[in-house]
Amino acid sequence: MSTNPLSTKTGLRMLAASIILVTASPAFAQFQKPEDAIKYRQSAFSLIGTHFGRIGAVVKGEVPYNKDDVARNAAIIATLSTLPWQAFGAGTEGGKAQPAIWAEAAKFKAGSEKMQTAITELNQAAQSGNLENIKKAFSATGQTCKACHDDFRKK
Ligand code: ASC
Repeated sequence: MSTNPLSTKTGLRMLAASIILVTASPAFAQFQKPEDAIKYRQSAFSLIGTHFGRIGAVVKGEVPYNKDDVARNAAIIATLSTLPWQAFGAGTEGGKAQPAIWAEAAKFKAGSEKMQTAITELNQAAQSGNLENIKKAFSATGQTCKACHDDFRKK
């Protein structure tokens, strides 16, 4: 007979439950409400769209090419592209997010990684200042944006 008022089995269950709580807690710590996560990811995507559009204007010939400006915009996008994904945690369905994001999580993750890889290449082209490479990388990046929007964003 144990002198502990809790049985070993109960103690182990409580330990397991507390481990689950601790490992699950970062999402709750970062975003107190689902609306906060939705606002965060929409804000990140909005900024990505703004800075991507500034490069797009150069690629389309609407704005003259300036190496430093494009390099700055690409570097900003490279940082921003790492941000939205943490805000798609369990229980944050809503906004323009399709349920498929959670139902097909591996596919969504693969799409997010393709996008980040394409942006890394766009940033490399932008830092090196080769406009032809920037144009190619811009187009490839835009396709990764579109692929995810087609599958995972509400119309
Ligand atoms: C943009 C933008 C997108 C993508 C997508 C590419 O400039 O805001 O969402 O490119 O349209 O097809």
